[in-house]
Amino acid sequence: MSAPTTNQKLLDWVAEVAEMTTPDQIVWCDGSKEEYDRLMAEMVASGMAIKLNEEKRPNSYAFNSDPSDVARVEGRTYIASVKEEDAGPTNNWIDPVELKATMRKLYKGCMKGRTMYVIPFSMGPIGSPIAKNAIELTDSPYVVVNMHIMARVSQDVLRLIEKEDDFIPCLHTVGAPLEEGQEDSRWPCAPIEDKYIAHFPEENLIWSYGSGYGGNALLGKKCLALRIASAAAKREGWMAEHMLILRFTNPEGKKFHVAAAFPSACGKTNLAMLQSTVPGWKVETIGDDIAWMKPGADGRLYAINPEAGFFGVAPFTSEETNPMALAACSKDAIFTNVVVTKDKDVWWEDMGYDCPDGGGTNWKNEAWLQSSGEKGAHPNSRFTAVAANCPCICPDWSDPAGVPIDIFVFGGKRTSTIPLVHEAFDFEQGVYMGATASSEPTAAALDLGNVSLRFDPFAMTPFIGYHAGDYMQHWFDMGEKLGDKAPKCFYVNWFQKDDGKFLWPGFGENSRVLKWMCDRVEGKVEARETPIGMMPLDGDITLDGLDIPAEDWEKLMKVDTEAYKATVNDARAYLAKFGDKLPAKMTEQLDKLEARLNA
Ligand code: GTP
Ligand code: SPV
Ligand code: MN
Repeated sequence: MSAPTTNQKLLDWVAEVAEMTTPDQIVWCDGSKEEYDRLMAEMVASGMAIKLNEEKRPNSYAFNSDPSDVARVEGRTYIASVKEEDAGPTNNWIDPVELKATMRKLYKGCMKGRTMYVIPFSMGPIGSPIAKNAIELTDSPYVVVNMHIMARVSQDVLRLIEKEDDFIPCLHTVGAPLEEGQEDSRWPCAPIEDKYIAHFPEENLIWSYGSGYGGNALLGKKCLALRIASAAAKREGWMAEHMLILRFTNPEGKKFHVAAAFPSACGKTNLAMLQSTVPGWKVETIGDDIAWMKPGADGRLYAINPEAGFFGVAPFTSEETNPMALAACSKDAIFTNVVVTKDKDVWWEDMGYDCPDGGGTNWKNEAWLQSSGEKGAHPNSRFTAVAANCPCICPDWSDPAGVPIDIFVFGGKRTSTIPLVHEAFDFEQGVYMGATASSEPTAAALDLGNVSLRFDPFAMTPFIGYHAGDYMQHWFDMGEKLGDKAPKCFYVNWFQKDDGKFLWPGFGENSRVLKWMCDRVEGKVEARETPIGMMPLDGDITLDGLDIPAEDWEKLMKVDTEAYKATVNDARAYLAKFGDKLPAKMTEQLDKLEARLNA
C-alpha cells in the first residue's frame, strides 16, 4: 500500500520503525467504518474477537485478554526525562539513552509475522487550537478498533500534519513476534518483566512495549493526553488533568460546569453521567476521564475533553447505578474481560440481575457458572463506548472552544475520616486539598501491592509527566493567573462505610451535593466554618425521599479532629519526599490546617 501522505518526517519515522520491527506489511488507517468492520471480521475469524448478538447488542464485540495483561502496569511505566530530578519521586525513571537502547533490543523484529498499522489521530476536535495531532504505530488490530472509538482517527489529521510538519509519535507493540508457521495466541503480549510504558517528555515521544490493554496500549489516553500533555501544559501554561467534565443546569436554565478529579475506578464515569434526583436540575456529560484546560480571553478556565469515547469500568454498571453508560454501550461497543452469555450478550457482576442461563464464558474464556461463586468478569473489565451514543452527552461536548469551569471537585475512596463534602476557603487551600487527596487502591492498576491508603495528588500520581512538586507549583501558578475567576474548590467522599455498608447512597443522589456546590458558587447559601473548610448548614443538602437515619448523616458530616491530625502527619511525611521542590505554599497550608485543628 502506498503511503497516503507527503510529510517526510512521518514517512521517515514509519520507515525507521518498520526497519527496526520488521512487520510483514504496513497498513495506513483512515478511521472509516469499512476499516473497522474489516478488522473486526479478521479478529472474529482468528478467534480474538467474539461478535455479539446483533439483535441484542448491534455492531458490538467482546474480547478476553491474557490473564497477565488486565490493567495498567505502574511499576513498568517510566518518565525518561533527561535529568532524573525532572521525573521526581512519584515516577519511575531510567536514563533515556539507556532506556532506548534496552527497548530497541526488544523492538528488533518484534512485529515479525504481524501487520503494522499507522493510525493518524487527533486528541480533541480535529483542527481545534487545543487539540494535538499524533500517530500511533501498533501491531495490534484490537488497539486500532479501540482507537477508532476513543480518539478521532482520520486522514484529515494527515493533512494537518503536512501543514504543520508536526505530530506526536506513539510507538506500540504487543511484543510477541511470530515465527514462520507459529500459531498466534488469542491475546499476544510479553511477560511483565519485558513490558515498558515509556515516555520521553522533552521529545514528546511515547514508546510502549509488551501490553495490549487499556492505558498501556491506547496511547492517546494516559500516555499522550495525561503524561506527555501534562509536561507540555506546564511548559505552555495550561492544564492536562485526570478529570471528568459535566454541565449541571438548574431549573432557570443557568449552566454550571464541573471538573472532578477522582483516582482510577473511584467514580468519574459515574458522576459524569449522573441522573440528577434534584427536581429540575439536569446533568449533561462532556468527558469522563480527561480534561485539557486553558485560560480563555475572558480570564476564565475553559475545558475540552480530548477523547471521543469512554473506556469505562464494567462491574457495577447497572440500570440503577449508571443507566446512561449502559445506554452508551447498547450498540457499537467493545467489551474486554466481561462474561459472554450463552445467547452472545454481555454480563458482569452487579449488573443488576443474575447472569442469564446461570452462566456463560468468563473473562478467561472458560465455561463459567455464576453459582461457582467465582467472579465471571475481571474487576477491571471495561467497555469502550462511543461518546456520541451516550443519551446525556452535552450538545457542546466537542465544541473546540471548551466550556468555562466553575467548580473543581477532588476526592477518592475513603471508608472513614473524610466527610461527604467540604469546601475550600480559597483556591490555595483548594490546591492543598487536591494535592493531599488520598484513596484506597482499586483494580485499575495491577501492581500497587498491599497498601491500604495512598496519597494521590489530583488523582494524577500515575499520570504526571514530570516532578510532582513542580506540578503542585503549577496549580498554584494557575490559581494566581486566574485570580478571582478561578473555579471554587470542593472535596467529596461518597465512600464512607459503617458496618461494611455505605453511609451515603451515592450515584444519582450525588446531585444533591453538586447542587449545594452550585448554591455556594451563586452565594445562595451560607456555610459553617470548620478546621478543614466550609461545610453545609443543616437542611441545605436536602435528604427528602432518602432513608438516611440522623446518626448516619451526623457521621457523614463529622470532622473527626483526631483522625484528621493523623492525616496531616501522614501528609507531611508524604510531602517530605518532594524535598526542595515542595512549594512553600504547601507547607504554609499544612501549618495553617494544623493550627486550625489544634485551636
Ligand atoms: P477510571 O475509568 O479507572 O478512571 O475510573 P472512574 O473514576 O471513571 O470510576 P467509575 O465511575 O467507573 O467507578 C468505579 C467504581 O466506583 C464502580 O464500581 C462504581 O460502581 C463505583 N462508584 C461510582 N460512584 C459511586 C458512588 O457514588 N457510590 C458508591 N458507593 N460507589 C460508586
Ligand atoms: C484508569 O486507570 O484511570 C483508566 C483506565 O481510565 S486506563 O485507560 O487503562 O488507564
Ligand atoms: Mn481514568
